[in-house]
Amino acid sequence: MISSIFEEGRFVRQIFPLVLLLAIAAVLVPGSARPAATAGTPLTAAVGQGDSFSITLKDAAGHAVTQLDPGAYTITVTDYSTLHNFHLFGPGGVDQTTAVDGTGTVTWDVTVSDGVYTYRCDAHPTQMKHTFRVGPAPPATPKLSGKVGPGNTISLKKGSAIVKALSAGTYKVTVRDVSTKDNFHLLGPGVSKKTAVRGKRTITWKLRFKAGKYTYRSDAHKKLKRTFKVITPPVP
Ligand SMILES: [Cu+2]
Repeated sequence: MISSIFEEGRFVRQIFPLVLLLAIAAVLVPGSARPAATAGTPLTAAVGQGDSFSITLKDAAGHAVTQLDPGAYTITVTDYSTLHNFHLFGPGGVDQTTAVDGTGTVTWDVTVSDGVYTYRCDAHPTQMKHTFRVGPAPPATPKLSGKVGPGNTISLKKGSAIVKALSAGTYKVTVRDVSTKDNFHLLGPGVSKKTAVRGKRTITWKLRFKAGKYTYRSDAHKKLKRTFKVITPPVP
């Protein structure tokens, strides 16, 4: 009985304060509770090593950064030169720079989102400039191929299929006019493009098709004519 009271007293006086202290410490030192929260994927930036006109941003494997996933990054930046600086800017208010006339190593915690980011030296903004994309690349512009001739033929194809209907949008249309008697004239909402009747040539047009009916024809022979329609796809 006496010994158990003694033990209880010892707990209150010596062990309980220690437990309390540890509990408080866990709350007050946030790094111990969530160590990963502020540590982004590491990247390494460098500018002007040996006063050279080089500016780089590399991933942990040493590859130049051309594309990143959105998220948090920790960039260790070494500015080697008093002739150059490292300036990173892009969407989401990201705008971090070292001083042109300074040198040294700094660490930036940066969160990037979809879009194009630029890093450059402000003293040599055209010579020392690179960009990288965050998020997926935009879809490639679809290609169409038009042809007039030889003989009385005219076509517009997507791959090997004659175009009958397209979704509205931007297309790269490469036309081969191999006839000196006909031309390739493409017209419709917002578009009127043609080659010369007498000449031969290959040309690529970047065209924006809107909903409606389009025609391609030879201006020299009215019967050499086809149409296709452009529709606006439903919004997903
Ligand atoms: Cu520079």
